[in-house]
Amino acid sequence: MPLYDRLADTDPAVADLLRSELDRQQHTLILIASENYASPAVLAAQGSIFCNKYAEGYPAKRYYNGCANMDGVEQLAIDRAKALFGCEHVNVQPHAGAQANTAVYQALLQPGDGILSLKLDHGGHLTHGMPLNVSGQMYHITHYGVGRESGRIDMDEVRRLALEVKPRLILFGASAYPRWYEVEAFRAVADEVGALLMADMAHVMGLIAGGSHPDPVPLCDIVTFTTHKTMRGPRGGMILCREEYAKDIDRAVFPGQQGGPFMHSIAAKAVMLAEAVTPQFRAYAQAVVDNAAALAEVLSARGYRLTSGGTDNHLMLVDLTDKGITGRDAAAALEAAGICVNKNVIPFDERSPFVTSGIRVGTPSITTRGFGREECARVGGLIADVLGDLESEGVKARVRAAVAELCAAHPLYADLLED
Ligand code: DSN
Repeated sequence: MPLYDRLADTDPAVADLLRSELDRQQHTLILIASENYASPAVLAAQGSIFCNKYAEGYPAKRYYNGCANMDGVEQLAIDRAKALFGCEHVNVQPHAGAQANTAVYQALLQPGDGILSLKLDHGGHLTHGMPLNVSGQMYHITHYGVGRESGRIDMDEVRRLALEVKPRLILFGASAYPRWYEVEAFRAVADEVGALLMADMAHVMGLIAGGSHPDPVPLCDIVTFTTHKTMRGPRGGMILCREEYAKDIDRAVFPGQQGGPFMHSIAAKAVMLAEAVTPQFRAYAQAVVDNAAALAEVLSARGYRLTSGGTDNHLMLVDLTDKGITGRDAAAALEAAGICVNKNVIPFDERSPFVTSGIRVGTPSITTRGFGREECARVGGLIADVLGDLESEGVKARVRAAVAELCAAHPLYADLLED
């Protein structure tokens, strides 16, 4: 009996929601920059009996019996990650990016130590020092920002602040930054002030793996990332580090932050890593970047200001300030037209994070479903059409029809529930 039928028999309410979510993912344009479609192979590992096993510890050093297959699958993930990223040590257990980052701080910092990182409202992440997050409560946070005109990280400011506060850790990486990072300049500043250098590459790790983004691994002491964004794996996190930090990092993940590892997620991470070394994945990574450029070009040509003037990676931030509309209203209108983006503050935004003056638009998901530059240019036009008249039901209906046509031409998960 197929697994889905069993679910429907046992719990029709969850089964209905699952089918409805499948329909949404199949028939809308997902442009949330941090989301993606995991492959059926990744989903199979994630939804497997690996979830039944406790395996506290690490391969060959477990606290429970019966872990031979757990050792096998975790070692496979470790070996594959080391080979793909060329790192000295990897921890594949973090349940998410937040745990990965917090474990790094716990491993390498003392409470009160300094972290220099990008401001949250300039694109940074809450685990990089937001006051309500443990990072902001335990450590002394100093933030750098992006230039008001350039929209880019100002390395002179990073150096000035680093010399001033002498942080223990300098951190780069973001949730809403459309440009490459100046890794060599960050390394130079870290060396000048004797700081550790950490990259949180959650958003762009798939581009790095695919060779379409500069590789920070050789220059950083620590690299963290999530596995479900451009990496296209299961939800989860990973930490890459130099050998000298390996013991402390492992101890901080378990038992510092977590108990039993999610072995089903680790199995799915192993599958993800096997997929990421293929020529198809390299082509995917480049297509994500090319598609973002095509979409950005159309939005710019239609009069929408993009922060920093465009994008080097998989996402762009559209500044709606001069259009007199909010990110909240724009995202709601787009969703009604079948296009899913998220409202997002733009640097120097005067509106609150619940309202915002911008939207964040990303191409990882639509590229997975096979869109190329031409389709992405068309998507840019559809977005501009909706933003041009948020109230028009006629425009939304026309855009919904175009979205349906695009989705039908690039079907996805066609027989996922019919196994
Ligand atoms: N929530 C993620 C994002 O959308 O970028 C970051 O953790």
